[in-house]
Amino acid sequence: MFDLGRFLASFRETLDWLSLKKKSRVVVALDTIGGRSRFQEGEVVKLIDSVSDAIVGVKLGLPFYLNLGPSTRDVIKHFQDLVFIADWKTADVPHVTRLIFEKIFDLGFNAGIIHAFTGTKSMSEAVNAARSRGGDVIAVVAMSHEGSELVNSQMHVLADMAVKAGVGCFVAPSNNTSLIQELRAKHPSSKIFSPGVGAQGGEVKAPLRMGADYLIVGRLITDAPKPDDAARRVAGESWI
Ligand code: NUP
Repeated sequence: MFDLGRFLASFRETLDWLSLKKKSRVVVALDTIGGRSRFQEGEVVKLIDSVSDAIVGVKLGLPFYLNLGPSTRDVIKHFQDLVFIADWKTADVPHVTRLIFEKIFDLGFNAGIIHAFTGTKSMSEAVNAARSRGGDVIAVVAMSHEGSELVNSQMHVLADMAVKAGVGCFVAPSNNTSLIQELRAKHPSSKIFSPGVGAQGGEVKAPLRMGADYLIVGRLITDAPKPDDAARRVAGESWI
């Protein structure tokens, strides 16, 4: 389906537009389907199709790419009414970061995720690659898992470096909502993507109330007996 809104706007504007249209703040993380990490292109397309009216985007990590390889491009091409985010969490030197982000956008992704700790030079290269291809960059400034205390303790330093490099989108954890609140207070116009909902203990409404813009939700939807029902339920709850 041709969708004019997608072609007229930036990544962030497109997300806002899709969100309003679908009344959802959900980005699906497609790491597993029914608990399995090996799947075929057809299965992926079927799953995304079944949840697409309840979500604004799909986040694909490295396991997905290692599974489907260049067919990832065909999956992305299939869906005009969603944004696609490459969660490859790059952490490399500047010139290699640029090469990785060029590949990400060549595959058809609308945005890529980078670790902010790599510094302003690496993030600037990602931003340059994004700008020349109409994409965007999201920086990890805090994480959701046990063991992320070190990175989380540096969230403000990391976010400031990201902003300096021209990054305006962050990842911050839904199961640690005080971090979201702090990030929102310091960066009022940023976009905050929040993983950790459901399987990692985060709630749907709490991170949004604290200032997150979008929830990243994986297993709660993709491993549910009926992913379409789960996606609709989370989307409904997310529309506050
Ligand atoms: O701090 C982070 N935590 C996290 O879970 C940063 C992330 N990018 N993620 C990703 O979000 C993780 O790689 C996975 O794809 C998704 C969460 O999945 P789930 O716990 O909802 O299944």
